[in-house]
Amino acid sequence: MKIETKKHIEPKPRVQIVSPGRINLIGEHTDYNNGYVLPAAIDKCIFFKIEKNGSKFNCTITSDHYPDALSVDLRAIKKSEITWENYILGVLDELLKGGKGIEGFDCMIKSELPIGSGLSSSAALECGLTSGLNELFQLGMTKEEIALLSQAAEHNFVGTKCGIMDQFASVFGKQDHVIRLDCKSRKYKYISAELDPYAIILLNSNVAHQLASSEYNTRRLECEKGVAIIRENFPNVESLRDVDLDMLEYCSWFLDDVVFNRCSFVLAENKRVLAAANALKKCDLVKLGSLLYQSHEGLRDLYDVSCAELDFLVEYSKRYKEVLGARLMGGGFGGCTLNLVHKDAVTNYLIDISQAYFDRFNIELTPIEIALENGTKIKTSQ
Ligand code: GAF
Repeated sequence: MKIETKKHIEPKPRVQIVSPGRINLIGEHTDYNNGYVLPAAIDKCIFFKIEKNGSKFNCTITSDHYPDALSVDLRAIKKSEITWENYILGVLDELLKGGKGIEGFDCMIKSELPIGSGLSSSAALECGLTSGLNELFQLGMTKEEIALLSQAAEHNFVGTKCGIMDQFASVFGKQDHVIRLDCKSRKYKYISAELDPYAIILLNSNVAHQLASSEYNTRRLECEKGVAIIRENFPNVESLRDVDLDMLEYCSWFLDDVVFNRCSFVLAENKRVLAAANALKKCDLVKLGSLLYQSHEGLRDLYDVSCAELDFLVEYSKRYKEVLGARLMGGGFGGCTLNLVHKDAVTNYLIDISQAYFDRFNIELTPIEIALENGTKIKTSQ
């Protein structure tokens, strides 16, 4: 008689990740110039369930936003025509390049982060997957390494030469705090975001102009061009972080107007971040609000990354004394504005500005209320 031996089924470790989007209170286009930023992780997230599937090389990734699953052979990773797949493939490629021992896995992704709204669903996707695989395969990566690898994935597979802000905020966020991050040293401090009786309200313009990623890389190149010319006069300069207004003025002869404007925006925006961090510490919300408006003006006039829809929303907000400040948030060319609004005025403000926006552009405005939350959350079960 043949005795059936009961097959031993290995329990599959399963990892669940909650990977948040981010806001940025102030400090746009300063991160890749080694400057300062003031972002925070938020309560709008991407959720991952990841488990080993027993194969050596085969992975399947599904997302509720896309009908087709992505099948990957870890021995043959190449770029896809489909953008979201490149965020995933980029992470896998960076892990393998770095000699990290990953094997076959299955991953399910659900997202409540609107894509193209400037809440950095891309960083949440990259960091969530990296954190999940780090946990599943016990790769021993630190939070900072997770953020850096995710940024590299975006550079090398997606082609956006982004700074470190979004990935850093998604991983390092802290409930009710913003992060004052020095992108040069990557030293950071949490600052309590005591905004009462005001609230941060995001207004999603629901436009995402095509220019966004190409112009983003152009802005970065323009800043690098500026640095190269400034360095001819000041050899110790490595980035715009090392340049002050006098040095920039001194070099203005050699810089074309566009490059001069880009550089002067970055210098001023860095100062605004530090001033905003101080204003927040002192609960000087009027000062904070005026810095937000100034930031928008610079992004519009000097950095040239705004658009008619965002300018309209910011200008319209100025009609309200209950709105202390407003500005476009993120890379620009669409997405959200960030607004500092008195809680008592929020309802009327939203009704009014939504109607005005619709009348002007025939586009629905989507208000988004957010809370500042902890960064990546990880749960492991057998
Ligand atoms: C995008 C980028 F991903 C960030 O790194 C940052 O440069 C931002 O635009 C502009 O501040 O979100």
